Parts: sequence; structure tokens; C-alpha cells
Amino acid sequence: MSKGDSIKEVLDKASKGDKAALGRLLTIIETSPKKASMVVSEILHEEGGAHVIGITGIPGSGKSTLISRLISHYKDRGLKIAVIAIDPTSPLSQGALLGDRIRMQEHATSPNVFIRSVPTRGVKGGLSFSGVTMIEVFDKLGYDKIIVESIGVGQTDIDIMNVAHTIVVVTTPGLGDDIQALKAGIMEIGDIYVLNKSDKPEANKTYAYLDFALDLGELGGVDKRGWRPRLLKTSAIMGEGIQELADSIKEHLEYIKASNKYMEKIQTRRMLMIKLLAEKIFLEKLEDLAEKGDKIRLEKNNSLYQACINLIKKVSRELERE
Ligand SMILES: Nc1nc2c(ncn2[C@@H]2O[C@H](COP(=O)(O)OP(=O)(O)O)[C@@H](O)[C@H]2O)c(=O)[nH]1
Ligand SMILES: [Mg+2]
Repeated sequence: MSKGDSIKEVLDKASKGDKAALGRLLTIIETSPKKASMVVSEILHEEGGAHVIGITGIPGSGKSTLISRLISHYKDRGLKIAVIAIDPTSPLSQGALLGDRIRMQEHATSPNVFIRSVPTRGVKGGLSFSGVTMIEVFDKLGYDKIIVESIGVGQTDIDIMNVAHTIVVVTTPGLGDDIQALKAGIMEIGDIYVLNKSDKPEANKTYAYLDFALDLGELGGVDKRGWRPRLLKTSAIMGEGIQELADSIKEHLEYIKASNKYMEKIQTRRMLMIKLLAEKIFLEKLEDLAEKGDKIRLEKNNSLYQACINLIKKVSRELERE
């Protein structure tokens, strides 16, 4: 791969399994909205068949460790797996025990696994845009499972979880933080709830509480759409409960494929990607004009600037309704 490659050439190389080219493609998405638009126009009409799995929960709940186990599970079955880690507090390779780190490194060098940590700062294209576009790229490149790790806080996490086919909420024994999370609303969105660290002595008590909350409908409850959220116990560190988790994830995929939800999520994702990209390009263009000495000023209270933003919002709302 040489620096002078066109976007199409980089994409082509990435689709032949060139990981460096794929890495470069993702960097383009993060750093240049204009070039990202070229990537988007190349991939938009391609159909992939990926299953997007969102894994969310407070920092330290064991998401990365659990993901490492899921990677092994899927890898053993010959699947291609991509991981997008949007987590400022514990990047996939840090915070883990030595064994986990070694396992993660093994994953990273496997031809069927691609792991990307997305920095939460300095992403010029915006974090939500980067996240959804990366999902779209992995989908196009034939990845079977695209796992997104996030802490479930803020607009990006909401955007990303909105486009995930299956959402797994990870909690741990000891209720303090979990109650906070419940109140913050992230506990309502799960299709599957995982009580990780079930090797800890307080696990049974927490499990009983979560089971009760699920029955009451406090954890999403019996879904109006026909899916009752599952509650599972895992110990990511001991490798326990992973098969059951993978089974539940598979069951949920079958459920959304049987209903319309699978395609609806893909449409939501593409809509969001286009909407965010349009915003970025539009603003970049405005900035260009301003730099060229045009009379446009980009102060927040500038009426032209505000009018543009309002127009974009209006159009995207209308598109969403269609
Ligand atoms: N006891 C116990 N510790 C775990 C388990 N899973 C993860 N951990 C530990 O919890 C810490 C945070 O794990 P990590 O996967 O980085 O959590 P994340 O921030 O949610 O991604 C690490 O020290 C892990 O080794 C588990 O099942 N049991
Ligand atoms: Mg993590």
C-alpha cells in the first residue's frame, strides 16, 4: 500500500484482507470528512450481512474481558469479527490482567479479527459519524460480527446503540453503581442483561434483584415488539457463561431477522451516517468560505450559520419521517 493510493484502491486492498489498508481507511474516516464522503459513496450501495452487537455498561464492569471471550467463541466458529471500542476509560488492551492482554494480542494478529480503539477526542469527523461509518465499512468488508464497546453515556453512545442490532448491558455484583446506571437510563435499553463477575460472593443477591427488576419491567420489561430481555450470569475472567451469552445473542438475531427490525436498524444506521456527513461537509464548506474572506462569520449567534443548521435539522427530520 502506498500513500498515493486512491480511496477506491485502499478499499480494494482492505477488502482483500490488507489490515494496514483497512486501518488507513478508518483513519481517513476519523480525520477527514471530505475524504470520508468518498468512502461513504463507495460503500453505500453495497449489502453486507453483519450482525452489529453493542456492549455497554459502566467502566470496569468487564466489557472488554467479555468481548475477548466472545471473540474467541466466534473465531472458533470461523467467523470474521470486528471490534470498535469507544471507551475513554479502559481501552481494550489496558486494565486487563496479563492473560487477557496476551489473548487480546493473539486476537489482534488473527486474520479474522480486527480491533479498533476510537479516541474520544480529536476525531474531526465526529465520534458518532466515525462509529457508524466504521460499522458500515466492516459490514461491506464481510465481517460477520461487529462488536461495539461503549460506556453508555452521552450522545455518541446513544447514536451507536440506536444502530446496534443487539444490545448487551453489562452489570456487576454490588448494587450501588448499577442503581445509578438504572436511574441514568442506560439500563432500559438492553436486549440482553449480563451480570458479569458472577464469581463474586454477592452475585446471587444482585442476580435476584435484577431478575425482579426485569419482571417488573424496569429493565425494558417484556418488549412490546415481542422480545423479553434475557438475564444471564457470566464470569468473563473464568470464561463461564460465554456459550449461554452467545446463544442469547444468536436467538436475538433470529428474532430481529424474523421481524423487520434487522433491516430497520441498517436503514437507521445509513440515514444517520448520511445526515452526520452532510452536516460535516456543509460546515467545512462554510469554514472554507469564511477563510477565503467571504463575509460569512461563523460565530454561534450568526444568523446565516444558525439558518444553515436549522435547515439541515429540518431536512434530516423530514427524511427520518419518510
Ligand atoms: N472477578 C472478576 N473480574 C473480572 C471479570 N471480568 C473482568 N474482570 C476484571 O475487571 C476489570 C475491568 O475489566 P474490563 O474488561 O477492562 O472492563 P471494562 O471497563 O468494562 O471494559 C479487570 O481488572 C478485569 O480483569 C469477572 O468475570 N470476574
Ligand atoms: Mg473496556
